Order: sequence, then structure tokens, then C-alpha cells
Amino acid sequence: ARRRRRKLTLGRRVVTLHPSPRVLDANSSSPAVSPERYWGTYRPQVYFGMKTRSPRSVVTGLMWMRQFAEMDGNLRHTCEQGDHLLGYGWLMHDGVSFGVQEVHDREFTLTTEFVKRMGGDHGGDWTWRITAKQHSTASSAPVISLMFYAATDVQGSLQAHVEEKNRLSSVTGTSEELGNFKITFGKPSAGEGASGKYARYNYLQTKSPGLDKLTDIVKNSLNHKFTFSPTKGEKRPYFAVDSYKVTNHQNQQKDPKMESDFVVHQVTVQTPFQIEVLFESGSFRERPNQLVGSVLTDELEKRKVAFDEKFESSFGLQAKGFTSSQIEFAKAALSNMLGGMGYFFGQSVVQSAYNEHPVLYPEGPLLTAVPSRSFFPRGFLWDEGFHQLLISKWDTQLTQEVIAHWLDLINVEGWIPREQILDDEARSKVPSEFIVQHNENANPPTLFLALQELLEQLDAQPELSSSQTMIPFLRRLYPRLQIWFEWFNTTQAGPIASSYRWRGRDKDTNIFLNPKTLTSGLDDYPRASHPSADERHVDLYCWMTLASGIMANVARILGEPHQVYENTHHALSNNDLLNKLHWSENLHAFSDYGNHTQAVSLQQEKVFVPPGQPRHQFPVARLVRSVRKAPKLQYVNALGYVSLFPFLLQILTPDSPKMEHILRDIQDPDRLWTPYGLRSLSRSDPLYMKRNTEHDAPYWRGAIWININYLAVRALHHYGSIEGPYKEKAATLYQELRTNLINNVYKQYMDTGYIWEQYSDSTGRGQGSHPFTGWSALTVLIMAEEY
Ligand code: 6A9
Repeated sequence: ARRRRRKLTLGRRVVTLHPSPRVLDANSSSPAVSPERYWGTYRPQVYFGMKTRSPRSVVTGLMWMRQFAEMDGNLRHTCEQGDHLLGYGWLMHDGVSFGVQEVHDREFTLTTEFVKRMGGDHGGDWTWRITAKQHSTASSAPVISLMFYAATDVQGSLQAHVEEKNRLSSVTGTSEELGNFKITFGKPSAGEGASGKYARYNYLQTKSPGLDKLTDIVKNSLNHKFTFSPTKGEKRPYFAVDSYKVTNHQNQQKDPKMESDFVVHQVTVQTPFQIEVLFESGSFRERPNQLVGSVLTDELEKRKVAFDEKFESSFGLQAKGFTSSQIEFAKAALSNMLGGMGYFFGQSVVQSAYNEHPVLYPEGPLLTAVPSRSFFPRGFLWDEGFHQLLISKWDTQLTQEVIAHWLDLINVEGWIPREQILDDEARSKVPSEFIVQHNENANPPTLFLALQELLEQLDAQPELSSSQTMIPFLRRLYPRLQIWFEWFNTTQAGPIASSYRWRGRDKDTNIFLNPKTLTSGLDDYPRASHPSADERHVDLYCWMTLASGIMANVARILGEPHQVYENTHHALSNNDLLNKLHWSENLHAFSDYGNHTQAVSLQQEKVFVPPGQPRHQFPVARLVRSVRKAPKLQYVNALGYVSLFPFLLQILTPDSPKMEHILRDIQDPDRLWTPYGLRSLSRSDPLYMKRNTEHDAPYWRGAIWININYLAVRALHHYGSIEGPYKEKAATLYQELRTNLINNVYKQYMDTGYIWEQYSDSTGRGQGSHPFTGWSALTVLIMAEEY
């Protein structure tokens, strides 16, 4: 019984938050403290929508569909690669008060713009303008239905106001944080000042069991019985939400208290047209005028000019001579990083060795950028450090807030769940086996890269107001950074002093060509063939070198004891130790070490599927790993991103003779060099472009990734500008790599309409998830030469 109790107590630890005061005050996101940031496009998973930074926000959004299309049911709502849009994303977005997005559907383009206006006590007003234009290639002007909606999330209520039978002219509502508000739906016109257009209206007022069900509810309520009749003779049936179906059958068994209001306004009209939607806060009393029509146009115009000016003063791309088209691309990349930010609230599902089953993490908020609005619209720990490198050059305050949110999620052990899947909407996008986060698993502590940038800003311009808030921010962050660092330093310690090892590698050595290391962020990058406690990982060694150095700096700035961090940093920075632990004389490169053999391959094997499954009596062929030579303790000798880490994180001294080898590998087309950027794994490596299982295509085994390439250009810039024997070589390679990266990411964007997760090392083509405007947007910093 005692042991059971102990297990229970230990099992609680994983879900016990760290006791130090939170970095963020409980009300820091409230409209009283931060009105400008209250409303935002914090729903990156939908093509267009807004919510507030609050736990159970009222959400607003847009769905649309083309009428009389070949295939009915082309309803668009959440960003889906399967929609095969020709491209979509923010062209401008300042992260706070306005944005301009274009969504290129197959025959028409929707421009979605929003502007906010401050006033009252609840984050003010905003207006949307949706402009629809058919493509010049479209055979006729398509008829489109826009479906504007508002939904509550458990708390608050909405009332629909209907006029002219079916036209929902406005929605009024109230919620705890918004007080009273009104949303007014304007009528479509052919353009500003132009007369109205023929339109048909429908609406739906119903209950929803959760925000993840909105698309389904609308789909299920579609009815074909309505008639579109712009001229006398013309009568065509079209699809619309059925205004007569008031309650939804799906929710009958659900707890009625958990049901939320859901109101949809559908307008069906032929392109071209423009529509405005106006949100007004009840507490905003002395409004000079309504933010619609020409007032809105003027306001948008002002924001665009301000955005352009700030963009140029932040990144200086015009001054560097980039073409206007290249600058548009860079603006879109930054805007999608900012416009892709989400505010999530909820609980992770986590597990420790002391839990028999997964348990729920405490509820909490997360303000974060996301890697990809379509495929993974949620927070990823190591992606975020890269995101903040870009965001901090635009809005330091925002970076501080994001880092604070992440560190406020830390538990008493010093662990932060790697992938943040916080609410039903997020969970609905993730296969169940990937939802649970395990507390022995790390992810590179890239937030130290972002902190490094903040410290540099503090150092360069201590008089700036953002710098003034920096010290109090660091002070509150500090106890959390300490325990975070400690967690890495202990739980990810390696087999010998000053070495480190990623935990959480794949355990089943029989089915994977090389068991994956998802925790390192580099997933299937080759590591020791047989995972064991004897491994040591060079990338983690380098992350810890960086982390200990930043810890020492932060401690010094705060006047805290810093000797221990300094000692660690000093020890790890010693290139003799690095060489001793990780230099492979065979490979002439830095390398992991572990129980390893190169003699592995995937082989067809006949197996009997377990009884109960179809065809179980027949043998089927499947791929299994065959090991031709027993593994032994040795260097892994894979050449690629991992071997570059001492260079990437600038741990090598500029006069290190190892630089010679590294620069040689980088510029060798048979190894890492391509005309599009550095490939992740050497073309000469035995695992280059090899699949890991029958179903698992190569990922970090050759493709070009922009986050690591960013670190590479940054390192070349560094070594190219300080004295040392490799200065000139580094400077030359810097120019070439930089040019290759910019040209290719830009070209792919122009060709395909998207920024991509990775790029093919043989053709330069964008591949993987898209749009991916997480770390691939670091191209902007490469253009700006801001490192
Ligand atoms: C699986 C798919 C509907 C993989 O950018 C996020 C991460 C990186 O942190 C990591 O380094 N990506 C990289 O190797 C994407 C991970 C996506 C996992 C989601 C479920 C659901 O599909």
C-alpha cells in the first residue's frame, strides 16, 4: 500500500505545475490590461476567423462554397491541403491590428481584410471586408455562398436578428469577457460606392456541442431546396443552410449545459462582389463613425502604409536592392508567421513512468506561432524558438509574451510538453497515438536562441522601451529557466561526464531501418542503429552548450549566482572536450556515438498476421530490418545536419582545424551542397533518401530544411566576419548559400503559391506540408542579413 501511495504521489508530479510565480499575471491577456491584443486572428486552423485571448472565447469565422459546381459539397472552413487551393495566406499582417489575406480558390479569389479600432473596455471594434473576384481563366462568373458565423464556447449567448424573412442582418450577444456586442452583416455590392447586387440569404441558428463540430453542423444542415433567380427566366436550385432546422439532432445525448450557440449568416451572390461585417463592442460609446465603407478604406490604407514603412525599417530589403516582387514575398512570409499565431486554451494529455494511463495536464493558455496552418496548426516547442527569431525583429514585446506563455506551462519537474495539443479542435487533427506527451521526452531548447536575440537587443539598445520591460521579464522567467535547464542537464545526461543523450528513441529495433529520435526534432536522421544508454548525441551537446551560456548571461544580468552555468558553459565550449567526445577520425566529422552497425537493411519477410485479422491464415510479406553484422560501440558516422552542430551553434573556435573539414563537407555537392540549400544528409551516406519502413518515407534524410539552413548561413556569416584562417572561405560560402536559399524559396513560392515544409535536394521543389510558414519564413532574416 505504501508503494502504491508513493506511485500515486509520483504520478501527480507530471501534472503539477512549477510553483514559482507565473511570468504572466493572471489578467495579462485581458482586455483591461492588453486591449490592443485582445481580438486577433488567433485561429490559424481556419482560413479566416477571429477570437479573443480568453479561455472560452466567442469565435467568429467564415466558410464558403461555390454554387452550381461540378462537385457539390466544396465547403471550405478549416485549412485543408485536400481543398487543393491554389494558395492562401496573409500578404500583410502586423500581428495586432490589421491584416490582408488572399485565398485563391480554383475559380475565384477571396480577399479577407480586417481592421480593429480601440474603444470601450473589451478590446474595441473590428470590421472585415471580403472581396470576391473571379479568375480571368474562369469561364463564367461563379456564384458563391459566404457563410459568416459566430459561436460561443460554453459561456455567453447569441441572438439572431432576421429581417426580410431570411436575411440575418445582425447578431447580438453577450459573454463574460466581451460584455454586450453586436455583429452587423452588410449587403453585398459590386464594389465601394457601387449599387447592391442580387443576393439570396439564409441563416442557421442552432446549438453546437463543440467548436470542432461547426463544419459538420453546417454540412448536415445544407438543403438544396432554395432557388437562385437573378433574372426572371433564370431559376436554379442552390445549397444553403436550412433556416428552419432549429436544433441539431447530433447533440441530443449531450449535456445541454455544454451546448453553445452557433449562428450562421449565408449570403449567395455572383462574383465580383464585396461584403463587410462589423463587430461593435457595447462598451464603446463615443464612436465617431462606423468603421465601414470609405472610413474602412481610409483606415486600411493608413495601416498598409504604416506596415510597409515598418517592414522596410525592420528589414531594409528595399535598401538592399531586392525587387518589389521579392519584397512582396518577404512581407507575405512575415505576415503568415504573425497571422498564423494562435491563442489556445486547454489541457495536454501526458504520461510519466508512474502513470498507468495518460493523465490530463492542468488547463492553461498558450499564445504561439504555428508551423503550418493546414497540417499542424498548434504549438511545437522547438519550432517556436525559430519562430521567435523572426518575430522578435518585428515585435519584441510579442516575443516576450510568447516565451512567457511557454515557460508558464512548465511542470514542477522542469518539463514542457513538446507538442501542445490543447483543445478539441486541436485534438481532432491528430491521430490518437500521437496525442500523449511523455515526460522523459525533450525537444531542442531553441527558446534559448530567442533569448539570445533578446539579450542582444538589450545590449544594443538599453534605452528602448521594450528593453525596459526586459529585466522584469527575465527576473520572472528566471526560476523557470533554471529548472528547465536543470531538467535537460539531468534527465538527458549521457553515459559519461559532459555528454548528453536524447531519451525517447523508438524502441522497436526490428521494424525501423533506423529507430527514430522524434525528440531531437530531426525525427529519422540516422543515429546509432541500436538505441542504448551508451549513446551520446552531438546536437544535444551543442544545445546544452548554448543553453548554459545563455543561462550564465541571464544570471549575470540579474545579479544572480552564475558560476555554475559559467563552469558548465566553459567546460562544454572547450573544443578539446568536444573533439574527444564527438570527433570521428574515420568520418573526419563530428558524430554521435553508440551501439551501432552500418550493416542494416529492410528485407521482405513472410509473416503470419495475428489470428483474428483478415487473411490471418496466409503468410504476407512485410519489410523488417535485417542486421548483417552485430552492432558495437562506435561512432555512428552519419554525415549531415547533426555533424554540423558545433559549427551551426558556433561552438567551434574560429581557428579550429575541424573548420577545414566542415567547410569542405558543406561545399561538396556529393555531400551537403545543392543549388537550393544544404541537404540534411550527405548524398554519400548509406541512409541517404532511404525509407524507414514500408510506410515511412525519408524526411530528414536528404531534404533541405530552412531552420538548419538559417543556422548555417548565420554561422557562415559569423565565421566570415571574425579573424581566423577560414574567414575568407566562410565569407564566400555565405554569399553563395544565402543566394541559393533565397532564390529557391522565392521561386517555389512564385511557382506554387506556397512556402513549404522542406525542399527537394535534387530539384529544389517544395514538399511536405504547405503552407508552412513556421521556420521556413526565416528566409526573411536571411534576406535581411539579420542574425
Ligand atoms: C503528426 C499528423 C493530419 C516534424 O514542425 C513540427 C514538427 C517539427 O517540430 C519536427 O522537427 N514537424 C519535424 O520533424 C511536424 C510534425 C507533425 C506531427 C503531426 C500528426 C496529423 O495529420
